Amino acid sequence: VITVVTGATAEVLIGDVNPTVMIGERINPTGRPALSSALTAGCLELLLVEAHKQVAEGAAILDVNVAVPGMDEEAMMVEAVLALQATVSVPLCLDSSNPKVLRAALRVYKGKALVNSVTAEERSLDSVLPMIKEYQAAVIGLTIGDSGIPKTAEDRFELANLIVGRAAEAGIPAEDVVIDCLATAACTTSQAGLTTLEACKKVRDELGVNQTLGGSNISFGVPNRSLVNSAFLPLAISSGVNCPIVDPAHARSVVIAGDFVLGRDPFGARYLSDFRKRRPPRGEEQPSAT
Ligand code: THG
Repeated sequence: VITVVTGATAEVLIGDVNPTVMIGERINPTGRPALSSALTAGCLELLLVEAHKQVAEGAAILDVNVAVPGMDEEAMMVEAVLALQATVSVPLCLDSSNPKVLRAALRVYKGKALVNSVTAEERSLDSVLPMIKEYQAAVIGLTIGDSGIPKTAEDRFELANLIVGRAAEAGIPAEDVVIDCLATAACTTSQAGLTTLEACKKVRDELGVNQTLGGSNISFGVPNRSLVNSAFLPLAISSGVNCPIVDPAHARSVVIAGDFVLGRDPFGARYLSDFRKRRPPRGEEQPSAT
C-alpha cells in the first residue's frame, strides 16, 4: 500500500518498499518556550528557520502544530501553512486536536495534506472523516478510543481496524489512512514500548496500512533522550512504522543505516551517498580518538 502526499510542488510516497519517510517534529511549541513566545508575538521567523533546518536534515514531511494555550490556534495555523508553503515544497502534516483548526488549514493548503489526526472516538470520526473525503487528503488515525489509549496491543489493533473501516464507509481508501499505535513514555510503564511494537506488527500483518509514531514520546522523562529514541526507532521501523514523526537532526543517521540493514536501500546507495555528503573534505577530518 502506497500513501501519496504532496506539498506545494514535492510529492512523497510512503510505503514498505520505499525508504522510511521522516516527518519532522520540531514545529511544535510544546516544551519550547522560544517557539511559544515567537508564535504568541505573531512572529513566524523561527518557525520557518525550523522548517528549513529539518528539510536540510532529511525531513520529507513537516508536522505543523501551533497550539499555544490562550492563542487563536485557527488563525495561527492558517498563517503558518501559508508561510510554510510559500517557502518549502515538502508536504505538511497538519497537527491539531481541534477539527475546526484542521478544516481551516485544509482550506488554504496547496496539495494533498496529511491530517494529524482522527481518533476512534465517535465525535472525532464524525467530524474529521468527512473533511478528509471532501479535501481528498490523507489522515493519521490514532488508536485512542472512548476510554483512552488501550493497555493491550490487541485492543489498539481493534481501534485501528475500526478507523480503517469507518474511513472506508466515508469513501476514504485504506492507502489514505496512516495508523499511529501511539508510543508512550517508557519510564511510566516498562512494557510501554513492547505493547506499541506488538500493536504495530499486528496492524502491518493484518491491515497492511502505513504507520507513523511519535518517535520521541518513548523517552519523555529520562536523560539522554536521543539515545533512547535511537534505540527505539529501528525497532519501530522493523515492526511496520514507515513514516515516524522524529527530530531529523538526531534520527537521520539511524533511519538511513536502519533502512540499509532492513533491505530498503538497494546496494546501500542512500547510505553511501549520505556518508559521502557528510564526510568532511580531505585534510579536515577530526583526529580519531584511538
Ligand atoms: N503522534 C502523532 N502526532 C504527534 C505525536 C504522536 N504530534 C506531537 C508529538 N506526538 C510528536 N512531536 C513531538 C515534538 C516534540 C517532542 C516530542 C514529540 C519533544 N520536544 C522536547 C520536549 O518537549 O522536551 C523539546 C524539543 C527541543 O527543545 O528541542 O520531546 O505521538 N500522530
